[in-house]
Amino acid sequence: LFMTALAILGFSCGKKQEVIPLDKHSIIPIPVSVAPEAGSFTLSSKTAIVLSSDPSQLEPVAEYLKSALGNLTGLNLSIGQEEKDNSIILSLDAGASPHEEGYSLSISDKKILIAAPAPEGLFYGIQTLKQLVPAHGGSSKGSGNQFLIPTGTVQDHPEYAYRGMMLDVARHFFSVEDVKKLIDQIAVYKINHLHLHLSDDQGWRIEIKSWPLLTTIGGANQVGGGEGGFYTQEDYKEIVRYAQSRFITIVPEIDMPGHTNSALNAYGILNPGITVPEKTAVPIDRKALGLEEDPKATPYHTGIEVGFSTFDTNNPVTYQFIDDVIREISEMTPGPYFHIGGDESHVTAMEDYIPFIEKAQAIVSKYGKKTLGWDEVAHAKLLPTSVAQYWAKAENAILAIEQGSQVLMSPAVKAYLDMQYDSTTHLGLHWAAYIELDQAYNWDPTELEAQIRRENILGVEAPLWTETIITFEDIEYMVFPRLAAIAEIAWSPKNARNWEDFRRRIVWHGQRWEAQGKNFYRSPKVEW
Ligand code: TNX
Repeated sequence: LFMTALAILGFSCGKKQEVIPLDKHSIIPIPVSVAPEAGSFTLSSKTAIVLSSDPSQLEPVAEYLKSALGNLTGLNLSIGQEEKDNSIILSLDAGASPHEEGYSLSISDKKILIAAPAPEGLFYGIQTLKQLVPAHGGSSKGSGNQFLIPTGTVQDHPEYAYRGMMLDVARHFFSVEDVKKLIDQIAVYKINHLHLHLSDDQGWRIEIKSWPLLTTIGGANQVGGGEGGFYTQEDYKEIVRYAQSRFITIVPEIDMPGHTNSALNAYGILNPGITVPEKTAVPIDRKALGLEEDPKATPYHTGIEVGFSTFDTNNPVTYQFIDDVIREISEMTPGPYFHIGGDESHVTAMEDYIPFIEKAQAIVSKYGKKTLGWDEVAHAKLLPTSVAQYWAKAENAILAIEQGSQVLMSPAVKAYLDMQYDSTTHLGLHWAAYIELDQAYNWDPTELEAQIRRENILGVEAPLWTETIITFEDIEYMVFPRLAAIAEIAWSPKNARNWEDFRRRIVWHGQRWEAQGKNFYRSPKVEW
């Protein structure tokens, strides 16, 4: 009884709970400014979540806050509209930050105020607050407890508007549930775009109603051979909806004109005459599916070689096909971007590649979207609204900039989450580099090339290619802790970033990940 009483009073083992001052905390990405004060707010079962403005806009974020704090602490907080002592107040307030996605978080002994001009800012303020709660959930959570949160203020906003991660669901397919779990994990680090690589040589992963064999045939395999899989349009809409609830925009990619063998598996009419590398080719039994033979259709490709496939860029049917695909996906995509791939089209002649990209770009515009493409697309004439994703060649990124386009920064040597950490990493590839945590952290998008300046940069994205990634635990191992490093590059001002300090802060995140059972990489660069 005595120990219980102490615990309720905020004491444990006879010692007052220590409150780590706000500026000694481990917030990632590090905020723009943090001003600590002496004191603490007591989070307990008495704490109420209060909506101070338009409840219809605030309720979803309030519910998110309630469930997040519940998971961490075991507390079941009420949500209401009446302010009392010991409240967490959510307020939409145009004056809270001059930045669209900004927020302010003010913590006093009596209340916590999260204010922002828009709901996304409140969501980011909530992410910061979650990182100040001295409990990690998992098996250690209890109820009836008190949790002390240090007082002070945080003023914060992102450096870049686009903070992204990419998941390749083509090489290996991942379920809707896995994608949702990933969305939850990356939202913590204020990532606001998830790019889904929905098609590649090994598999087509999105239902297209006007070309049904794309999924029944093209979706039924993957690297190494296997079932593959695909998202129905309902699945895709569910992913989009869930991502929106975490303020994450889904960016769909259909890679073309290369990386298209899975479409050629289904429809030989799109094939100009390419064949699949013999060693990894697996014939498709169309008869077993009740379908007629299609002599120009290709076998499955279960290997990881790239660059052998292309659409027939001289056949008008190809453009009817991509019009249908871009239309159907765009209609289900509220976000502004459609990614057309465009990388490694090694068997498409440049004189065919350029007009193909320009036509694809025009179709994307016709359906109200902006084109994103891997850096090679800069060989074509880009619209000013198109964005080139820098992964391999700075000269391509510069070509895009010279045309008035912005670039999305995903340099493979720094930002690729499929690169191995070191030579002992059992997953991943290493064609670009080994990327230890310090290498993922110690770079800045504005310092890679003199001609790629701050104003040319839309943001930063960390891609995870999945040739070697099979399970959700594999995803976690490659993504964490490196995504936290990339997220800080994308969100925090350059002058606030520091490796030694990041190295200290990430330890706390490791503790939380451990409590959550996350399979993260214990980098030897960190004293976990
Ligand atoms: C290159 S990055 C590719 C992908 C591979 C990746 C593996 C890019 C635009 N193309 O097809 O999956 O390397 O790291």
